[in-house]
Amino acid sequence: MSDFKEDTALILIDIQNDFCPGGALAVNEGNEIVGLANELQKNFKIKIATQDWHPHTHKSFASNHEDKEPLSVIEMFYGQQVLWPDHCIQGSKGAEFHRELITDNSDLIIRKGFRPEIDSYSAFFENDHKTPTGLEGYLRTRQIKSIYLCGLALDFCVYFSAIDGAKLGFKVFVIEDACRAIDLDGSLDNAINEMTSSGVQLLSSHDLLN
Ligand code: VGL
Ligand code: ZN
Repeated sequence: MSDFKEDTALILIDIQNDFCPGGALAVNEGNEIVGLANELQKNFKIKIATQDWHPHTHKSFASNHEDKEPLSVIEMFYGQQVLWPDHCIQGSKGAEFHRELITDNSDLIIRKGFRPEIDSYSAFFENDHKTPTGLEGYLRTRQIKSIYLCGLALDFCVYFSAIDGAKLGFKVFVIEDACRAIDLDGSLDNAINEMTSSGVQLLSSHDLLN
C-alpha cells in the first residue's frame, strides 16, 4: 500500500546523529532504521522531519544542574524531567540528520527543544503540553488527517508525538519496525500500552511496503 494521499503525512522523528550509535544519546540500533525511513518516504506524498535542537544551556541536560547524573529525574515547573547527556546542540554534528537520511524532499522540517527552560519530546507540544511547535497548524492548514510516525526514540519523542497527535484528533499510525527505543525503567512497555489505549495504531513497514 502506498499512501500518496493529500491528507496523509509521514513524519520522521529525530533521526539525528546523536541518537545513533556513536552519538551523545545513542539509541541501540538507531542507525538501522535509516534505510527503512528512506524506503517509506517513497510511499508518501507529504513528508515531514523533526529535529531535536537544544541550546547548550538547556535545562534537560544533566550538565546544567549541580551534582546531577544523566538519566536521573528532577522536578521541573511542568512535572518530572529525565536529565540527559548533552545532545543535539544547535549547529553541532550531533544535531545533524543521519547523513544517509533523505531530507531534501521534506515538505517541512520542524525544530523543537530550543527553549532553554523546557524540554520538548512531542512534535506538537513542548513538555508543558501547552507550548505549540506549530505542527498542528501546519497539518490542519494542509488538511492532513492521518499521520504515520517513525524514528527515534520510540518511547520518548515518537511516543509523545503519537499521543498528542491522537488527542488532537489525527489518525495516528506508528511504524514500529522503523523505530528504536531507549527503554529506560519500563518506558518502552509504558509507551506501547499508552499508545494502544489512546487509539494509536501500531503497524509494521511490511503493511505499507510491497
Ligand atoms: C529524545 C530524549 C531527549 C528523543 C530527545 O528524540 O526521543 N529523547 N531528547
Ligand atoms: Zn533532546
